[in-house]
Amino acid sequence: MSESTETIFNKIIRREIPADIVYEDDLAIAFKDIHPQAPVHILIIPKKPIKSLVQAQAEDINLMGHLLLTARRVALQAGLNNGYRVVINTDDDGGQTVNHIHLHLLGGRQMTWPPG
Ligand code: DGP
Repeated sequence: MSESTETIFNKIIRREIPADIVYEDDLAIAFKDIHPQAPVHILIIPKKPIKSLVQAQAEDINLMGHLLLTARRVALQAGLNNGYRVVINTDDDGGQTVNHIHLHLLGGRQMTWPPG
């Protein structure tokens, strides 16, 4: 994972590239993943450019909670009444490819375990 803080997700926040945005507030934005891995696949990100979970600090505790509750809100909005999965891929071994922390909300099909 590179160290750049300027990512495609910052461009989505600034509306410099298009995205299918499904929710936004002062702290967070949620949009459909460009390569969906499930019938519902939405990314929830903070507007603050934290690179990964490793870089989250104690001062981010409210923001991190807000992201999780935003995932819950978006899941309800998407009609995922039978459950869903929330994933945070973290750094290289976690399979993170965009250096801006994001929650994957996946639903609309039966998930399996373990993940790949
Ligand atoms: P991860 O591998 O956990 O870092 O997930 C990054 C996700 O971001 C991946 O599922 C594809 C998605 N993605 C990458 N570029 C774009 C983009 O330009 N637009 C949207 N909507 N999603 C993107």
